[in-house]
Amino acid sequence: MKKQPLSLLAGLTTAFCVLPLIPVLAAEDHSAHSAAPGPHNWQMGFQDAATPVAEHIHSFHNGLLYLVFGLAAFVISLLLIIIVRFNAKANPKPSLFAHNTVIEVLWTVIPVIILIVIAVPSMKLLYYMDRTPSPEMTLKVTGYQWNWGYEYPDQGGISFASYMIPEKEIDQSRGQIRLLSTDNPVVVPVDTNIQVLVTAADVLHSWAVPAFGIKTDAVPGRINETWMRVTRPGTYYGQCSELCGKGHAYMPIEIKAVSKEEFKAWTEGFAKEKKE
Ligand SMILES: [Cu+2]
Repeated sequence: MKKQPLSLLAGLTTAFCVLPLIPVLAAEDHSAHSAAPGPHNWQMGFQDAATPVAEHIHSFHNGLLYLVFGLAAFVISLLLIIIVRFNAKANPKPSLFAHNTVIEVLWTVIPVIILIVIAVPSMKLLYYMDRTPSPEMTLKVTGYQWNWGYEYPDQGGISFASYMIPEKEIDQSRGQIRLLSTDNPVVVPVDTNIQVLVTAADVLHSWAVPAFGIKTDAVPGRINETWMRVTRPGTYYGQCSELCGKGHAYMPIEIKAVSKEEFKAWTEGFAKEKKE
């Protein structure tokens, strides 16, 4: 009967050591789904990065994961050493000292250094995500209850509303996805620095596209700025990420990234439609 706590301890330790590995393993397996648009079944890691910002976020996240795993393993091994070597049975006459200056300095200084090592790249990334120094075009995004409005001031003021396709009208043969496909997808050119201005017209929303590493609050009366440079053509999905009312789950974001030529043709087609 006495063995039970030990096996419980062994189980817990194994869980602590193995659980942090799961996202690492999932990240390894991630490349197999590089063609998957948006989220997919049994996904464990991030959606594949489609912008430099998302790539930076992913590498920062993966680096932190290794660091945290190392720290957890270190603390657990210290605990195990204490449990095994310094229990009442193994160490019946404990030493009675209460201070050790060297170790007290170490366990203050080392965590500070670790925090600085985390903070420096974190702040750099934060400012990198904030804005692009040389935008080539602007996309204005406005959140409404419950749809998104898009404006292209540099393309002759193209503007349209983008609504979710209702579940009953989803056509899977055309690649439409329930709760993610929209009637008017946002079209953007690849390899272009796009300044994204985000605002809202009624309540708080948030324009979030995981593959782009973007999650920017849409605030009435205020314009938040971010940017994207989509590196490969494809369809990307996002959702409103700020509780905005009963339609919060039904205002998805669908973005089609196309070549610069296709984008030009799309804007010209839009201008023609307007004239007719
Ligand atoms: Cu919303």
